Amino acid sequence: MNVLPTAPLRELAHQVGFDLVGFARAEPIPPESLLSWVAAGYAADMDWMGERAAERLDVSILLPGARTVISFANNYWRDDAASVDSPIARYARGRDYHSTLRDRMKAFRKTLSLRYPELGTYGGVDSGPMMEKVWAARAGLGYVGKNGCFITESHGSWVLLATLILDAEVDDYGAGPAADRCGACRRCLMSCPTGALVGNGRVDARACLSYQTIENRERQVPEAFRVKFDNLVFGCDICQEVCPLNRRPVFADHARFEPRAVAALGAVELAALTPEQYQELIPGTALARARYDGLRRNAAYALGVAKQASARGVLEKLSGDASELVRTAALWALSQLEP
Ligand code: B12
Ligand code: SF4
Ligand code: SF4
Repeated sequence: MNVLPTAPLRELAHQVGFDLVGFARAEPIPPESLLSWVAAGYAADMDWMGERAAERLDVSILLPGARTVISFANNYWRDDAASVDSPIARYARGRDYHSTLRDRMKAFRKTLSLRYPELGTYGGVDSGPMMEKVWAARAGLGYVGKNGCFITESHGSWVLLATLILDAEVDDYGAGPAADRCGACRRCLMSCPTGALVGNGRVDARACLSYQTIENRERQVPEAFRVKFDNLVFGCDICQEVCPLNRRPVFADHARFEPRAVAALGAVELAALTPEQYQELIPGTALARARYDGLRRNAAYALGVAKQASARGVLEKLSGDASELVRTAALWALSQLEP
């Protein structure tokens, strides 16, 4: 296979809708950061993080003969008035980003395979066993901040990543990770309500509200974390909102990132969602990962934390819900309301 020229690949990436693109050599990743993170228990019960560690650390297991990793990023920040107070993290307010970035990567690969029919590729968005922030750093798109998020010069950390492995070399690999711009700042560390940022850009998922609201969806959330569900029902953006490098966000002017109707709802409406409303509002968004009961559990906690007396009616109804998860959360929330 010939060495591929990067200039037309960059152009193609922009044509299919990516904001940023970069190229890295497909060299193995030093195992220390992933293995010590898993060994410390920071992966919580996300067993898949450790189970496929070999692939995460060496992309040639995923694609034999791998030579290049392309990292793509999409800005998603919006400030639409209807969703400004949403208890849903910004990345999840529009159409599910997995399908948006996958569709863009599919279009990229389609043209690539027409141009280079022999080329082997392997792609993923989030759920693939690849360390996407490491590849984005190696590809020169930015660096991992103390908040554990990947920060770019142009769009701050309000970007989502997609990753594509090629079994061919390219003609320009760029300069590698961008300089760390955190300096002496510690805002994210001071602002994280649960102390989940444990240093060097590492996140203890067990304490992270993003994990607790999204991944830990079948059990009650430990009380120490539940009491931090302050207008927070799905995901958490606190360590990004406080970051000075996010002060000049760019509006993501694309319908796919436009907040959907669900992003106009508050915790009361989310707690009261009927199965029919859930079916109408949630499929096709990233919120589906929390499932019906997980979402209502989170919303019940948020109402308890807000001590919102007007929520008593909906919480009383949920305290008789068919789901034990929801019933228990609602009873706890009721116990938090003023008498
Ligand atoms: C597991 C996971 C989580 C976990 C753990 C978070 C974490 N930071 O590890 C939980 C559930 C908590 C989570 C939460 C969120 N997540 Co998440 N998550 C992932 C996932 C699947 C794997 C991350 C991982 O490998 N972690 C293990 C640690 C050890 O690796 P790491 O995060 O890369 O960090 C180390 C290395 O980067 C290394 N390092 C740093 N620089 C360099 C440079 C080089 C050259 C090398 C070799 C290494 C290195 O140091 C870091 C610390 O050890 C990725 C998708 C993917 N497949 O990569 C999405 C991903 C990281 N998540 C994403 C998002 C959007 C989020 C949330 C913002 C969602 C939300 N609003 O609620 C939060 C942010 C929480 C936070 N402060 O990080 C985006 C990140 C976008 C961005 N700009 O950073 C990703 C990339 C998904 C995507 N495709 O867009 N997530
Ligand atoms: S996402 Fe929220 S809970 Fe997780 S590290 Fe950031 S501020 Fe802390
Ligand atoms: S808040 Fe400060 S320390 Fe945290 S990621 Fe942003 S610049 Fe770095």
